[in-house]
Amino acid sequence: MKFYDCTTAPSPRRVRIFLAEKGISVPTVQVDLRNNEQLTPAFRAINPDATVPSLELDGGTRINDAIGICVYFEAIHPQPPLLGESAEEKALVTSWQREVERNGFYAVMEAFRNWARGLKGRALPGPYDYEQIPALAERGRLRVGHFFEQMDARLAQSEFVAGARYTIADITALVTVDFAASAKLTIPESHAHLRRWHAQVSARPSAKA
Ligand SMILES: N[C@@H](CCC(=O)N[C@@H](CS)C(=O)NCC(=O)O)C(=O)O
Repeated sequence: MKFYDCTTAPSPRRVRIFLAEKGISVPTVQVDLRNNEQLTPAFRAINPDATVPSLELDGGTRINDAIGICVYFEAIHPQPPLLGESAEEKALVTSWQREVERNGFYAVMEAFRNWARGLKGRALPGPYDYEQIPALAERGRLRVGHFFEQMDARLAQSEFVAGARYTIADITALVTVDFAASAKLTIPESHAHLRRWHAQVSARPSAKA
């Protein structure tokens, strides 16, 4: 098995935290995104989408999606369950995970990638080049503010994002909040519930992954 990673990138961090929670370690290859190694013919042969993470299984199958990789590890290593156990919990975890991704992760990506100087001409990850659109950076910042509000309201009612226990929805939300901070978007002081949750999940050893 081989895990293609980049320690500075948020998407593979979702998998690293997931693996750390399960106590799994996988041989890892670093892909240098700063120098566009993901766009080289050698890496595109591994993942034509030119993104990390990617997981290569011993039989040669490649899984080129963070959540797809987590689904695989949950199936072969079910404890502790991070995708939910009962039918109801699985449905709620999936719903919250997707909501955090849609309203949070993609909003930060919109804000960050349309603003960062080093990403000129690379406003979206993947094999095609897209120019930055400053108005999208502005819209992304507004959306991140709304995401913080929504999460604060949710975490006023619930210990973790999807319910009473830590799941992949918390992992996506943690990576999103930390990614937002790298674009200078920090949780407002007034959002006490979101701040309480962030301190709690950041204190878990897996958050260092
Ligand atoms: N399908 C992927 C997309 C992952 C993705 O967007 N990865 C980013 C790093 S966070 C990437 O590889 N970017 C390469 C680039 O910016 O060219 C997933 O969610 O796993």
